[in-house]
Amino acid sequence: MKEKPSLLIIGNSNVGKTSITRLLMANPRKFKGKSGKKPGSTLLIKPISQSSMLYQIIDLPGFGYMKHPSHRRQEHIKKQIVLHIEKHHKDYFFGLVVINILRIEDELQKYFIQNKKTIPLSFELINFLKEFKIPLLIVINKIDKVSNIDKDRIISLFLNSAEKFGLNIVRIEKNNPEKLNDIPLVEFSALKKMNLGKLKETISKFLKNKN
Ligand SMILES: Nc1nc2c(ncn2[C@@H]2O[C@H](COP(=O)(O)OP(=O)(O)OP(=O)(O)O)[C@@H](O)[C@H]2O)c(=O)[nH]1
Ligand SMILES: [Mg+2]
Repeated sequence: MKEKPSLLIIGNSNVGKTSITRLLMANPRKFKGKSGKKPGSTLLIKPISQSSMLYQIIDLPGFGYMKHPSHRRQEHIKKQIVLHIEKHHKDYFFGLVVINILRIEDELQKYFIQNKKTIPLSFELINFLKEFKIPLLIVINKIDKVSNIDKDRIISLFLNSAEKFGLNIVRIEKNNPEKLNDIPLVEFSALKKMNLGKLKETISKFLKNKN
């Protein structure tokens, strides 16, 4: 049997990757993957699919953040992910870069605003995936945890900072005509299933383009 095209789900620990994976399953009840109370719930790189699905999902282990980080384990996970992408990038028709809205300001403060010599991990990750030509969607998750005002402020900060790193990220809600190099962004809540329809629609669009 020919393997299905793969959807990549990548991001820091505890941002909601497995929760999003579950929402994309044809039959979520039969999905055994763990969504975690503790960061670091997903440790194996294993494709997930169900028979009626047109693609398989690779829900990667999270990196970069754990409550009790073991440095060696972190480095091991990071290396595993890099090797995986280097080896399998051709299998991916699309990638979701999942980011927790509650962590954006801290990351940008620390690695951009206060220190111009570093690059925030989110942007580093996006650049890394772009090098392998995997089309991307930035999923800003856990939107339910912030007010509308905070949400707009944080996302604007994110977009403006990204621009300074040469990344042109555009909110898909705004329906901007997509330029070739634009990276779309969607506001999301796995908890409230907010924009789930839009997410599925976007994935289908890229799946069709691939065939
Ligand atoms: N409020 C809120 N909580 C969420 C949302 N998405 C996920 N969570 C919660 O965040 C925690 C982590 O979710 P996971 O889906 O396990 O995150 P993950 O990215 O797969 O984590 P790792 O496998 O550790 O990398 C769980 O307690 C989820 O219930 C969301 O949109 N809103
Ligand atoms: Mg997980």
